[in-house]
Amino acid sequence: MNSKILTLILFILNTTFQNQVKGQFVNENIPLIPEPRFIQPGKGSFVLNAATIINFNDPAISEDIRIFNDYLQKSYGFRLKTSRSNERKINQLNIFYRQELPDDNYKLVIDSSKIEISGGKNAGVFYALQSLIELLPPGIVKIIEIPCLTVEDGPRFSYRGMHLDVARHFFSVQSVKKYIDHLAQYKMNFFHWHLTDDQGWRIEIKKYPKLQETGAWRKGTLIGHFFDLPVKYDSIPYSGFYTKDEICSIVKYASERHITIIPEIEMPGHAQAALASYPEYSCTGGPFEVGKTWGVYKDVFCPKEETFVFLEGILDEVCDLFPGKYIHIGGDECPKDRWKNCEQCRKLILKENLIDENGIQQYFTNRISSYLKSKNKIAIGWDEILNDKLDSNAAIMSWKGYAGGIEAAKRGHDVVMNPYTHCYFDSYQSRDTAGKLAIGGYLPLDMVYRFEPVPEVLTANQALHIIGAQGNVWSEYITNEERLNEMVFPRICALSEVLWTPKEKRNYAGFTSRLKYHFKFLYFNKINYSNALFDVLSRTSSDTGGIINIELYSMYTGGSIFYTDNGTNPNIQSNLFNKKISVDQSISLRAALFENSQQSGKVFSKKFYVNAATGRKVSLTNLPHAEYSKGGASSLVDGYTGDLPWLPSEWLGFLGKDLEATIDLEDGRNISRISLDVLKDEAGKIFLPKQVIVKYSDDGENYTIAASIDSAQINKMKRKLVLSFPPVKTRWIKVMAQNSNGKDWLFADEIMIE
Ligand code: TNX
Repeated sequence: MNSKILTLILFILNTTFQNQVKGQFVNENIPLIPEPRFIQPGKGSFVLNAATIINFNDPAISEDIRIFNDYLQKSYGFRLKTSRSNERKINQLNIFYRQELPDDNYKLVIDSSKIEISGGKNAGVFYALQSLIELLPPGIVKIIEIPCLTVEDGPRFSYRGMHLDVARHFFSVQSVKKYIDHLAQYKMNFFHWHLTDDQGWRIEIKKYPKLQETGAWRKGTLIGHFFDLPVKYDSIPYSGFYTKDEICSIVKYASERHITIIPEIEMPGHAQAALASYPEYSCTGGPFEVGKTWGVYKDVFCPKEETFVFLEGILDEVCDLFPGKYIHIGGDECPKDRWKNCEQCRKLILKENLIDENGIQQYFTNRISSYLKSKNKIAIGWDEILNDKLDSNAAIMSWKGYAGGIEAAKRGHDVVMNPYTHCYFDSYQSRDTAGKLAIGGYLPLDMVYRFEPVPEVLTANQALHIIGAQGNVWSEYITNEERLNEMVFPRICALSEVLWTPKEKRNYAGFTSRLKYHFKFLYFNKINYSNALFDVLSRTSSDTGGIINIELYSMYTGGSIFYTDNGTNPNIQSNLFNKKISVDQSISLRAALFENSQQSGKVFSKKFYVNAATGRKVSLTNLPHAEYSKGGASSLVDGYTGDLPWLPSEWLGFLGKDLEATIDLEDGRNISRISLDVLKDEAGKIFLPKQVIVKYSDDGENYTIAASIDSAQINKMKRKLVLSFPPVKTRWIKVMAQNSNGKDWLFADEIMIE
């Protein structure tokens, strides 16, 4: 071999090796998440070792330094010594408070002779150290080299949060602290702690001890999914609550990391655990059991005087434990059934001149929110607390979508955006759900990244009320820390960028390449995460009858996709996907994403169907709902069968209406079998059709019935409804599926004709 080539190969191997060993990376792709406001790569690196000294100028910085040293200790086995002075020192890590910087802003300058951090008083220095941590090599190394650079940084929003439901499943003090570490890593500053719900009361209240003695226990838990029939429960007692001391230690832990905790005490609904402990505060008097199943319970707090004494007693203790200004009072999903049939409620309606039981929630919210105001706290609650008389300082968390938040901002309330469409990390993030239980829905990483908390309809002044956003993590189907992390990561990374990085700097491709490197950091820190970024996904289109174009893509913006159509797993010698695969027959594909000859993620496998209906003209008698018609009528014959978790773009949704699709086969064909894909998802009020009828015609005007199926047959077939009939030669086909009840959803996808 030519010696020049040999030297080159050795050079490449050596650099790759060094890059891996020392954890270096290419400078233009500095893997900070969230992406800073300004970043300028430098040349060379600073070498940090056990002899490096931290030089700082203010005693208040010691806490931030301790946390940084804890990370070094855990990851590399040493701590740095400290010294105090106002002067920059060579070979040291210099950390200074700077009055002129806003509280949470910082500047980080790394050159080969020193590191200098200047931070605003409060979180600025801490955030600089979080950035520094992400720049350390994610592996066991001999030399810690940190690339030279300059960062100038500060947040876009003042509220950057994550929520955690510890009522449905309990998370230990240690797990909660780790969760707080994650928030801190991504420069978030609010932790919304959902402490009470139907299935468990998780905070010690001295005045009402039965809340933890009874309310923290349930006799069993739902097995599988809420919609699996028949419903099954285990009989394993499930419990957990935080003592006051534990709460204080978590509050302190969070505050050291510049995070404020917002405790949530749910009222007037989601109160079954409280009522199981104190049934006297319900309308009926009980008895009740702490909830074993998920969903919404009808027994809620009764708005009588004793209930307010009870709740105020609880809130007194809660306010003493949590120093932050916000107290979350829930307010979501409160059925009014019990209030409707309650003597005391009727009296209250008359006395307070309320419209009816619906006015009670408003009365309830406003009374509690003024109580909190009298204690110098601010009530924050879900969309449902918004009402005409709500005190203007109360804040809203908009979960049902954007509408609640928009309305609240227009009325002058501060708003935290967390629409379920973009912020619910309890939904799936991969199309591949095999073996994984989640509440349902699909929220992929790119959709979180593209989330914009400030709706365009707001004026500049109204928009100031959108103080930020948060990710919500409901724990019905999240039973332990490992699964929690798999649901949260890497969506939290995307959300942190939405909340921190200036809008104009947000760049999805840049994010995914930084994230790919950042996965090493997660792995190094033993944080479980979803690999769905590297999944291969697919879609189809058709411009000619009988032919479909298949497109393979991925949420990751780098790499190449290789595929096979012979049932074997792909490798880099397989077909390279390029633009589209056009087929005139059904085809089964396997595909995977490769980068630098390495497979990233798992193998995708799907069958695409070509039949007499594929790519033909379809007309619909009733229009599908605007939200669920994104694929248009042609999605019924695009060769692509809708997957689960279902996507609006793959299914047509008819609200209260029937599906009536007419397909023109363009010439006379012999056919004897027609299938229609339908969806059932009770959570979304999507039901199977009552009846399906297939008709055919030679002239497009006079139709003859070919076959029909009824409810009983449909219930047996479930997803794919098949109608067979004696062969006919015909041109026009009508497929009619009758909505289950004329008011809920009917979802339809692929129609196949053979
Ligand atoms: C609705 S979001 C709820 C929760 C559930 C969640 C599941 C909200 C304010 N209420 O009680 O856990 O959906 O996604």
